[in-house]
Amino acid sequence: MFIGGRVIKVVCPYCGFGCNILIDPKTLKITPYKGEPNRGKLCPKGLHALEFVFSKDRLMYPLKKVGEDFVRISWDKAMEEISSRLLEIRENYGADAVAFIASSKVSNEENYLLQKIARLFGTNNIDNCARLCHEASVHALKMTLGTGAQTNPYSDLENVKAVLIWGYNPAETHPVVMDYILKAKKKGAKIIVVDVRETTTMKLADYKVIIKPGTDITLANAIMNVIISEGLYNKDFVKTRTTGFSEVKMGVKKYTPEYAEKVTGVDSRLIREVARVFAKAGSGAIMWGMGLTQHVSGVENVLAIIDIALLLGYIGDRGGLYPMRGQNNVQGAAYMGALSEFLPGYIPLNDENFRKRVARLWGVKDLPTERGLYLTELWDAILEGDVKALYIVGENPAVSEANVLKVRKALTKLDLLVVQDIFLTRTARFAHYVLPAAAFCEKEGSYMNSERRIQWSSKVCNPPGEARPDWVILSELGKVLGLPGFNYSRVEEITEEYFKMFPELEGRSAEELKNSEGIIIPYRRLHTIQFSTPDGKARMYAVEQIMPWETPNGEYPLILTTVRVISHYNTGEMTLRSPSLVKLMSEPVVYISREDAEKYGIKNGDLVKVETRRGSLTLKAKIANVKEGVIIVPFHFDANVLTNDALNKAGTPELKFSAARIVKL
Ligand SMILES: Nc1nc2c(c(=O)[nH]1)N[C@H]1C(S)=C(S)[C@@H](COP(=O)(O)OP(=O)(O)OC[C@H]3O[C@@H](n4cnc5c(=O)[nH]c(N)nc54)[C@H](O)[C@@H]3O)O[C@H]1N2
Ligand SMILES: Nc1nc2c(c(=O)[nH]1)N[C@H]1C(S)=C(S)[C@@H](COP(=O)(O)OP(=O)(O)OC[C@H]3O[C@@H](n4cnc5c(=O)[nH]c(N)nc54)[C@H](O)[C@@H]3O)O[C@H]1N2
Ligand code: SF4
Ligand SMILES: [Mo]
Repeated sequence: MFIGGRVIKVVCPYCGFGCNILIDPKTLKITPYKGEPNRGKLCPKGLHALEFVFSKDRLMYPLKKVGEDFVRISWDKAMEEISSRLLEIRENYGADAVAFIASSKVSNEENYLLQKIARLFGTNNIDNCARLCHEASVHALKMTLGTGAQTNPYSDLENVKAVLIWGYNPAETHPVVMDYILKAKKKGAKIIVVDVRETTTMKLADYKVIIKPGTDITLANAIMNVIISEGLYNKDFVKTRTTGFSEVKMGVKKYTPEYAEKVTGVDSRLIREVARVFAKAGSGAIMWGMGLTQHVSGVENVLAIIDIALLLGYIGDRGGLYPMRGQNNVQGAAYMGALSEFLPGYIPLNDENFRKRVARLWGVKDLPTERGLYLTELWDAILEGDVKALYIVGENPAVSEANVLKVRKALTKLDLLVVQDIFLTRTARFAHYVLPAAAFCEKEGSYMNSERRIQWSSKVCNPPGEARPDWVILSELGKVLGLPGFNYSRVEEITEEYFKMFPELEGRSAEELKNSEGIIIPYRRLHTIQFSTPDGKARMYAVEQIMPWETPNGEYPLILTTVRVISHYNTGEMTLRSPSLVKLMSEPVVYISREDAEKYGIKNGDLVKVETRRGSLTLKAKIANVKEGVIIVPFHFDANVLTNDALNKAGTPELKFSAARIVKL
């Protein structure tokens, strides 16, 4: 969309908050969009979002590995060779020997196409990085409320009387949402932050709750113990709109604040105070992030905090649940069906009516019904010889998965690895074929942010060399594989096709979306009258503390957790190619407590080796306000040589807890 006839509106390529940036196509100057959702604000990543686009490292031509090197080949030859290898592997080993990884970085249209290709090819082996991220929240929300997404729009945050921020550090990870929280605070809302360290977000907190890593269920249960025993819960809401209360009441009985203090390290008086303040506020939002989901107890962690909201009736216009989505289009990738257990719209594979309707739309009788492999299950499946070919779009598992040394080994075992990216990433270096994609501002399409707002992103400039938009590459792939229905000539044809998957979008045009301030689906505020469960009631679950997979011991006495910093983004492929961001942080560090620094004779700036059972990493030490016994590494610089790949029920690894040791070099 052209705004004022000159600047072009584009969705920020980084986080799931979903800011719009305005780009002047002549000067390439970036300014923030004044409307929803960013209201004239951008963080440093958004402000410098064009720097990686013009990096000299951009992929320009399709490449094929010959011996140890990559050689340039034509698009036609690349597509022909890739499709004949895929068909041959299907012929010899079946469709499930092929897996596809979709991308939370690319548009709805592109994710929709990739999952359509996978399913028409005959497999549900299609997944995206939601698996490493908020899939535990999706599972817990579906179990309790029936719908796996953020319940309320950002604007509701301004009107609540309390905000509980748990295992989530928006000041670094969704900086613009802080404005909404600040507005609430200015109107008198109490801000409570629960984390394992003093975070930047805590600058805004009325209550700073510093907890031992991995003990969140105990804290949540103790908060509920206080709320129930002091009669502070919303009896009417609990009675009319939920089931499972008596189970929860029994379940939290033993979790007194005094007991919880021993497990969590949080003062029992603070637990009581926080429980009372949050319960008496009358309305409240709960926002959470990776500190809860990236644990073997990920699903249960989220169930526990949803219970708090349900006990208090903080749903609808009295609050909301905010599992703040990570990547700019992770919510869209999920809604488009790029998940191995869901069809578009999070509809389960065994919903025969819907599945057959989608199949008919795609010109076939039926689609595969068995759940596909999770992204995080692929590596063992490759090492065991069950998966022979992998097609990756915009994902960098050689850096982003837990225990990456194992992943890198698996990547060498494939008969066929295709990587479609904008850079020759660490993962792409393992590939047999590398396909150059256009970056976000070199193509058009729609994206969905954390509040479920679908927004159109327009084209500013042409891609470099022979790079093509992902949707163009995927339309071609569908065609060369001989699949029906891939004759797209305009991206809007794909937009209007995916609209057919959703009752609230069916019949609307791409033009309508382009001329709107985005469309929130299914509607702005979920569950106001009833929940999306079969009986319309929310189901509460009692959950017991589940301890992390590894226990620190004499050999590995420390707890390692991995976090994000404002200036860098995930595997660093984009931000490490952005000079303005590199200036803000240029090298990897490990944060350690004053006590541990003293114990190990470490000074600020010393080089140390951090080791776990999986690998080791040399980092610069920085003394910080963290708990004794805990060390913290920003994950953007190869931290996953260290992390544990034990999975929770939703398939997310325990990226937030490893037993570790530290050696001064
Ligand atoms: N600048 C920047 N922004 C980003 C990203 C980025 O890489 N860089 N990535 C995007 C993506 S994909 C995502 S998913 C989001 C993630 O956004 P966040 O969830 O905010 O990100 P993290 O820093 O990984 O983890 C949040 C917090 O969990 C805490 N934590 C660790 N272990 C525990 C625990 O056991 N209990 C509790 N209560 N807390 C714990 C950490 O100290 C950390 O402060 O950010 C998005 N935005
Ligand atoms: N230790 C540790 N590990 C973690 C986490 C953690 O907290 N700690 N967090 C996890 C989480 S929440 C997530 S979401 C994952 C993220 O893991 P990844 O998704 O693997 O990480 P990104 O660096 O965001 O990778 C995105 C890729 O998309 C490419 N790309 C960008 N734009 C385009 C485009 O338009 N087209 C194409 N084809 N490619 C494009 C980029 O170059 C990059 O290679 O990491 C996970 N790993
Ligand atoms: S808050 Fe997120 S969406 Fe907004 S500018 Fe920063 S990275 Fe982009
Ligand atoms: Mo994420």
